[in-house]
Amino acid sequence: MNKRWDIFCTVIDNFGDIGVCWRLARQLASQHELVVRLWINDLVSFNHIAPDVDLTAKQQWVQSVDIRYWQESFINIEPADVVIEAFSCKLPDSYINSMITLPQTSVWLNLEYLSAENWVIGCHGLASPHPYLPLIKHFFFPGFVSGTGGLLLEQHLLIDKKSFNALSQLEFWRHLGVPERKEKELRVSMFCYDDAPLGNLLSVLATSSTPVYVLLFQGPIVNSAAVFFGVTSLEIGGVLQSGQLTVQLIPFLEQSNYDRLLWACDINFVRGEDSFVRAQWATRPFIWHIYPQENNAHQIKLDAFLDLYTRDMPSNMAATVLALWHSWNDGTQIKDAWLSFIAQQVNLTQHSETWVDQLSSLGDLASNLILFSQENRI
Ligand code: TRH
Repeated sequence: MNKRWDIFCTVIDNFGDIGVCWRLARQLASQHELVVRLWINDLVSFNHIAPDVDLTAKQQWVQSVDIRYWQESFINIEPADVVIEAFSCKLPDSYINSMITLPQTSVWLNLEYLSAENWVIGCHGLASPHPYLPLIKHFFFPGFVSGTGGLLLEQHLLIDKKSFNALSQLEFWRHLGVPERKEKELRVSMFCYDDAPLGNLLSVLATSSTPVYVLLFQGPIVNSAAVFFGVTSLEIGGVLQSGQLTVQLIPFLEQSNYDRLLWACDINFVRGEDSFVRAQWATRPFIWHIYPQENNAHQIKLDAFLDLYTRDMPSNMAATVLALWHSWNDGTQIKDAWLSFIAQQVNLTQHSETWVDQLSSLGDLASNLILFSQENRI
């Protein structure tokens, strides 16, 4: 029985690495009753999305997960039954050596980044024997289609989303310090990298025919909003207005509350990997700002997803999604693209529901990982 799990996570930048690992750790512990240790080298980033995490503790329990601060000087411990090396972070040598001393060797998995590219199916589950130790590492790829590891999806997420009704939303907004919606208001969440053409979009939103309320997350992109409004800085909680547009700067939310925010908004701008997936479960039209990679490798990744996501859409709707997503990622003029996109809001919302049905039929990543680890226990 693979009861004990170790997840190793190195934060490269931003919040996606720990965001994915934290979700996975919580799910394994709470839904599958596994004993999970999460080794993380950056408690400050972690604390942004999980405020209960104590910045000074070398070891702590949060939501049934045993969190260990992963320092260079790694104290030798008994390896777990299943070891997850997230996003090719390098396991401590002493830990690897200890894996072979166990009566039954650990199952060693490298959890990879998410991509909709076709090669993923061919690489999912591949074995990589260690060059000189009797150990095999397997590559586990998340994905959007059969033949991949699927996506992180908590057992109750879609039910919780359904029961997040108007009253719960009202309470949610109040708790966040965000006013109730005005009549016909479009509510938008905004989480993106600093090179997004935000100022460009804000000027289009200001001239909308109905009110638009943008919830902007703190980060370097805030400078673009400040420039648009002609102010030197924006405080958290601060509200600025221009024409039909209101922008409120909000702090980072605890991860589950971020999910609720996505459910409560009409349109979500997301980025990276984890918020991009959560926007899909939220079944609202969304725009993805992809994490930039060397040699424009991200363009291929973006188009691979767009190809899959728009495949069953009528051609004009697909063209609308392509146009806005490309403009948002290229930093080009987005006025017409936005107007066409918003005109398709109802159809896009419907499509996002069909899309979720399709995705959830693949099984969730945590359950797929458990099955895979059972099949690959030597
Ligand atoms: O922060 P990101 O850009 O993260 C990543 C990393 O840069 C990573 O190195 C890179 O490989 C990857 O992108 C592609 O975006 P992401 O993946 O959406 O992660 C953000 C996390 O923060 C996600 O788990 C959601 C969470 N979050 C909150 O918990 N509260 C919030 O208020 C917000 C805005 C996000």
